[in-house]
Amino acid sequence: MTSENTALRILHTSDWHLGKRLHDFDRSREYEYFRKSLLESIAEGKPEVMLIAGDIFDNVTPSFDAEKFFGNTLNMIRRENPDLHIVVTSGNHDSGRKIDNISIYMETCDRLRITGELPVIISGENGSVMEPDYEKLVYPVYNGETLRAVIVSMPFLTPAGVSGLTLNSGVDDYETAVRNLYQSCLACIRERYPEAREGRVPVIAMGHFYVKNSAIGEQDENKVNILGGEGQVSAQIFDGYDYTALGHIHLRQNIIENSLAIRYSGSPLPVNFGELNYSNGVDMVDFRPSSDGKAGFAISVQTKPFKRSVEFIRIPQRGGAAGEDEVFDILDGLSARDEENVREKNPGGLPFLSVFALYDPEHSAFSTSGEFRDVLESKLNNLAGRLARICDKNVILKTAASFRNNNGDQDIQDLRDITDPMTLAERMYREVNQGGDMSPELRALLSDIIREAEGTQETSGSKGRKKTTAKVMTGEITSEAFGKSAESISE
Ligand SMILES: [Mn+2]
Repeated sequence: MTSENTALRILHTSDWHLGKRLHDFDRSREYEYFRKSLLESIAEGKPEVMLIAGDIFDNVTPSFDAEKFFGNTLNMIRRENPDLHIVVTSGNHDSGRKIDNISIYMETCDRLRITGELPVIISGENGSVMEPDYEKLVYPVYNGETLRAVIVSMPFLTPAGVSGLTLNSGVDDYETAVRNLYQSCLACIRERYPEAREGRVPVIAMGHFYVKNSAIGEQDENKVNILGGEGQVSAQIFDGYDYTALGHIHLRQNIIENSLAIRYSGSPLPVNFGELNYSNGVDMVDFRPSSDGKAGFAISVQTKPFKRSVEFIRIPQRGGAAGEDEVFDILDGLSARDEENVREKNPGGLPFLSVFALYDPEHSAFSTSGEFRDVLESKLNNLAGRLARICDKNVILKTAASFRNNNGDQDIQDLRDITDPMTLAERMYREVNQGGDMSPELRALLSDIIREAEGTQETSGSKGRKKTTAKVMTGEITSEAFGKSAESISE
């Protein structure tokens, strides 16, 4: 029998991005392997609480299959672990209302809290007072009669949502508004629960933000600003909480040096090539009461890495782009691999292959980049045919000059898309608009513009020059108009 004096273990995870496709390939088998790993780590680690800190789905209108997967996953976890408390909150990729609607079906379930939109209570004359609904934001974890922890199930906070609270009247910056909300939840918890007030049970916040000082892989400040945007907050907003379970950034990390108190668990399976050399998994976080009898907890974290069910192969592996000879050598090496071995390494489906090839006209065996591309494509097709496993041919072809002029992988592009501007536009639109499709009106307008542009190019240059122009143009679209890299890590 657990008492409030024994260690508490929580499982911290986030950013499942259910329904996420990578270069338009279905990943449902990979997700099944992820669920298997998750169930195994729960069975092994026996946490008392599981926290899922946002970005459950990859977009605001998840497919029937993605929703079904989520429901089935919760049910499977619950069936095997009837005592486990589960707290789910929304992320910026989720529709808060969709997540709230799921919670309606599960309202009568014990030990389950799902929060989508910021829950509020409106009162006063003409609804002039808007307060946080603490009943729906504060989740006490009980084991029998014993309080084990108190959790703030904070959903993704839009600037409009959080600044509309009466406690934030007169506050005009997002960070202060968010801080006020977290601190008012803490005050409410301390008032209601003497165990929390006296530091005998851990008080845990959940959140889905870009928290300043977090490293997000190899990205530069510029990208941080683009990706973090207005949602940035500093770690001080969580003052007074024993632990903050964050979501949003896909690489697990601590926010404060030498402290485990504010953490990202990272995504449990890779959602893009930015997670190439990263070991995805979930975190088990243990809270032990201080041995000297004082308030507070010693925190330790054990990461449970999940084995990848498909390979992510980047050519070249070292980053940057490879010249002709190097690319061909690597492809020959891949095609010589034993088929049995490849299958063993990829039970979750086809491996993902991303090729960064450099065309240097001064030293090339080919007189045009088009010729080089054709040979490369045919080698890739052969490879796919021989292994019957390589599914993604994401080829990025650059001229030596254009590669030197930018910082590596930032404005990479998909070769297949370059020949079809509409596909590129649709893909970028989906990326920027979190999965939404273009309206028929916009599509018609764009295809008019594309047709017009192609007509202009047809008359103004030779065929060879037209290809070069198209390539540079797509590069500009990727980096400037959309400000998003295909290898972005934080989503
Ligand atoms: Mn996110």
